[in-house]
Amino acid sequence: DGNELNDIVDYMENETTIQGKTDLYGIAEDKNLIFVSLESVQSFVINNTVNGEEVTPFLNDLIDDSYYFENFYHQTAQGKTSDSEFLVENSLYPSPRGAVYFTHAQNDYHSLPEMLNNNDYMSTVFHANNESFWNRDVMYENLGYDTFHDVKSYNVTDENTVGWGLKDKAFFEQSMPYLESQQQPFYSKFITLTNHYPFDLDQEDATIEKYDSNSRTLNQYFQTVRYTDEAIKEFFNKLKESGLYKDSIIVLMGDHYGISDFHKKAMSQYLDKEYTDYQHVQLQRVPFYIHIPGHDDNQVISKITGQIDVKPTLLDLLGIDDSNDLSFGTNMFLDERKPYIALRDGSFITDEYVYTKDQCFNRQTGELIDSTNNLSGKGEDSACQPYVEQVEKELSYSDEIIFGDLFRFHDFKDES
Ligand code: GP9
Ligand code: MN
Repeated sequence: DGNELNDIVDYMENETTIQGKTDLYGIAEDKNLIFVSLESVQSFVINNTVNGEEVTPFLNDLIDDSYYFENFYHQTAQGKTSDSEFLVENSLYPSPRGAVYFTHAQNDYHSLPEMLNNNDYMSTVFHANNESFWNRDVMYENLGYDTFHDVKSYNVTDENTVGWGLKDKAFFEQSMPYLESQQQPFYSKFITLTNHYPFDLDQEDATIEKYDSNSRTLNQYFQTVRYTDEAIKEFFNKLKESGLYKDSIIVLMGDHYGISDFHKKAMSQYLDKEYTDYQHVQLQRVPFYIHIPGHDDNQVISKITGQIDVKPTLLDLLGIDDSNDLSFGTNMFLDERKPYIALRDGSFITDEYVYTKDQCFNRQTGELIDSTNNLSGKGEDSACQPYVEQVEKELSYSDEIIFGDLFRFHDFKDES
């Protein structure tokens, strides 16, 4: 009967759906929202070099003209890209196993596209893969997207294909006519593909040298990341030429890691650091940019943030009231925020700590403070313990909502 939702609603209203508008509220009112999901781009490549060359020159420069969140974490699990989409659209956690895009595609959600559609937006997704990959065709319809340009919308040839499909540069180029013909304001999500494992690239598209380590994957990764960086640069130029740029805000986000801990040895060589469990968590940071054309007051923001926070943050910028929404995220621009970012496996990050696999680390130094195994057991608690319980509760509340399809019992009070 949905009674189980009451406690969760109370929890969200008190802990996560923090009321209060920021100074930036409505700064992008009625603007187009262009969201670019950067396949497998992790933060460690930003402002970094390989063989003495910048990996991401465009994204590095873009920091100066954007709000750039340097401690932003992906929170995905087995659903990979689809989990990152789910987090952004719903501000709920993905499933602990499997992909919620497959297992709960028929649930009632209160999604970002649905909320935008209620505010005179139309919403589209651009992604040059088969529409049924990750069950996107079914899920997107349920989430309220108006249009999905999948592989059928693109001219895919031998020359413009590598790895998983259409190369990113061709993808953006061929997307422009669709984008320009859309009614405004629009919300359009672009999902890139070239920087996908195993990071294959045609020789002619490689503009920097490979890295040299025992990992072919990592060696190639820098080249495909650079290719995607160049594709984004071209996309920005096309947006400017079309005139859409000044009427839009552009958000860029890495979807999840590209380099798994299978490549520990090579990563440790590249970073010149030991690959500890602490480092592993810190490597789950992905870039997050909010670029508002014509806006000067930009900053690098160091707060701990994550994909769960994107939805409330964007709604605030667009000036869309979300006081009736239910979400686990908090606006990234607010000072008063939930004190942790939870990863899907129960690891978490706070201002002071990084917790993973029963170990509590000092976030700044990476030193191990305590581990559950080493505590005496005489009532001695880990410094991380208070958060361990909160994180478990929050993740299980999210699971209850999804597994029980609990939003079907809730009236979000949207007009329609
Ligand atoms: C596939 C693309 C990549 O359409 O989104 O998926 P991933 O393997 O990263 O989840
Ligand atoms: Mn992906």
